Amino acid sequence: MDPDYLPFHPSPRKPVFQPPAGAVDAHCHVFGPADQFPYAAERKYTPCDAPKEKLFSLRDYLGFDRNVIVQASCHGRNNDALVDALINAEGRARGVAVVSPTVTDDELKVMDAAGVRAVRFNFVKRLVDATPREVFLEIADRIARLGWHIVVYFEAPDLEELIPFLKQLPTTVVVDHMGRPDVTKSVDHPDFQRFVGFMDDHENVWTKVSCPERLTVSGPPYDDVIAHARTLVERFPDRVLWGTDWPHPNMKSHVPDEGDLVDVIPRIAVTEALQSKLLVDNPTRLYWK
Ligand code: 0GY
Repeated sequence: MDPDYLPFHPSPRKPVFQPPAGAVDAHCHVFGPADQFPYAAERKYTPCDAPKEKLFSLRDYLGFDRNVIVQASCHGRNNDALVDALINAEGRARGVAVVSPTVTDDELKVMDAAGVRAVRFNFVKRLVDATPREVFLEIADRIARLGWHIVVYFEAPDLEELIPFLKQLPTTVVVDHMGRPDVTKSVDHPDFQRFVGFMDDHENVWTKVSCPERLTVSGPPYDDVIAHARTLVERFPDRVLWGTDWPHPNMKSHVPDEGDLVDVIPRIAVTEALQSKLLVDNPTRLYWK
């Protein structure tokens, strides 16, 4: 099975920036291997295999200590590859699952024991078929009882319409990739300010200042994404997370070098105190409590 996007970088460069002790890559994936963990029939893309061993060696190479592994749409609602990675991570990984409304309490308990701490609700139309909001709300109530939280993925034009729904969620809500702003519009543009205002108004909302490789127009070293990410880090220092997004599914413009991605960190979190919050304190509070 051939992936329908670019492969991940075979030999990323060593970053100049050295993450602090205990640093967490809080957004990454494992895919397959397909012969062990087949991809979902309903998937919208076919990934390249990106097994746990490769993720763990990248973690060590980049100088990170831990991972938060996010179930991606190509594995649908079968979290077996994710759970397998978690139970083989020796306590150094936590997970974000995607579940169906028919998931049983026993299945949730097994995932919890493996290290799952959140579910992801995906609203990106090119990645998933729509799920009714009532279904998401039912799932939200069930996982809240386990002390889990909710990760949401949507694109900037959808925020306004989603706000009433997001307000109903009973847990911490983590927004993937800064809500996917159009970085050709400045941080002062009403679109980005809508996202900033949403975070201002809702203290349970966090965000990942991740994915410059997806948001950029100018390409590496991602100059055009710095202001947006830095604005969020400085305004919400206790509610931001960072991740590599390895192995970067659906990248078609360029193959990201994780060394370049890690070297974005000191440009968006410009003091050691901000770096510690972003990479250590915040993810530890949310995923290792
Ligand atoms: C990401 C981004 C993407 C894919 C998925 O679940 C997924 O398949 O999240 C994307 O294509 O933008 O966070 O991995």
